[in-house]
Amino acid sequence: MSTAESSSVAATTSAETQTSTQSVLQLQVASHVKFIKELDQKKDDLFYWTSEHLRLNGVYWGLTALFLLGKPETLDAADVIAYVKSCQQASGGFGGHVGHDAHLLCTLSAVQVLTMLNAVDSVDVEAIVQYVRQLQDPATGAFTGDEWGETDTRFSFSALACLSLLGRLDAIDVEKAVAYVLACQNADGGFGSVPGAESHSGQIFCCLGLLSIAGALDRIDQDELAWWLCERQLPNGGLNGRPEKKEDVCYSWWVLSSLSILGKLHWINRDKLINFILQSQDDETGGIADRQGHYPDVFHTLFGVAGLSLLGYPGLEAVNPVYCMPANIIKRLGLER
Ligand code: GRG
Repeated sequence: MSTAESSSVAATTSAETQTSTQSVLQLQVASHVKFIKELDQKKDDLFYWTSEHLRLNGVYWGLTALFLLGKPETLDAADVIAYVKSCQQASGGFGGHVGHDAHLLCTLSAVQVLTMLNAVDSVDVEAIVQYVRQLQDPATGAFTGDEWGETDTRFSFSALACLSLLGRLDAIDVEKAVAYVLACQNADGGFGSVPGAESHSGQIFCCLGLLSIAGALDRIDQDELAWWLCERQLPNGGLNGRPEKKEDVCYSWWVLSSLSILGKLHWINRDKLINFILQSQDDETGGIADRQGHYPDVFHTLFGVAGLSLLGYPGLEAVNPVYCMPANIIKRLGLER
């Protein structure tokens, strides 16, 4: 799609960050919408089948991106709701696809999609609540992702986000969940997946999100953590997930949303990051990749678009930094902090 055909709005980047070949990069809204719409038709593609376990997460990533791009009606809502419902297991939790075992990560995606489509009442909410509740360890406050016992702060976040969206935080021990997350904080200010694990911005998003939902952000040293986060920006404008690692568009979400929760978005260079994300778009197929020149996918498309939304890129719907869902929906539920 040519620049002229694009329905997108131009982002004016600073002279310092513009490449010699492209004076003004634009978000290719129409081609990203087309990319997401056609994802379910790529049945000749091996990746379509090898990623089956991520199908429900993929619906969440694609639908959220469409909401932020202002095109939520691109997917048929009734079809999406029917698909999500078909992934619910007898345990109350949701699997990654029809017939797959239930997992907290998929259950959160299901609840997010149903919330965005105003269809939570169409499933057995109490069964979801009980599924999430029994995954909390009463001794430590930690959550396992499923019946097999792996513990990770990703699962703690997923549990609280899920129950918060359902208005049922009363079903778990929130204070114990907070205590567990605080035990995962490191001397550098960051958080890891379990106590003692290396700080990683993906886990930081999860821990900050949980603390925000629990109203417990005042229990950490926010400035120290914000320093660690803003040091993730590399000279090319992109963000990495931890020291000495490469930049990746998805950290435009994990790092930026964390800075946004801390009220420190201005601690990174906005123009350089916008330029990095826009350069990672695929001009031919639509979609956004982890970095320039790589193949695009729906995961990086969402987190690129959501990062641009946090940065106030013109024409995009506002995103909530805790739930990674449209801000107006979170506001309507009374969950905005
Ligand atoms: C609702 C947005 C949302 C999330 C739900 C699943 C989840 C909760 C959060 C995931 C947080 C996380 C751990 C993100 C990081 C994902 C990622 C790109 C990991 C790659 O790790 P490495 O070690 O990459 O392969 P680096 O960049 O460190 O080399």
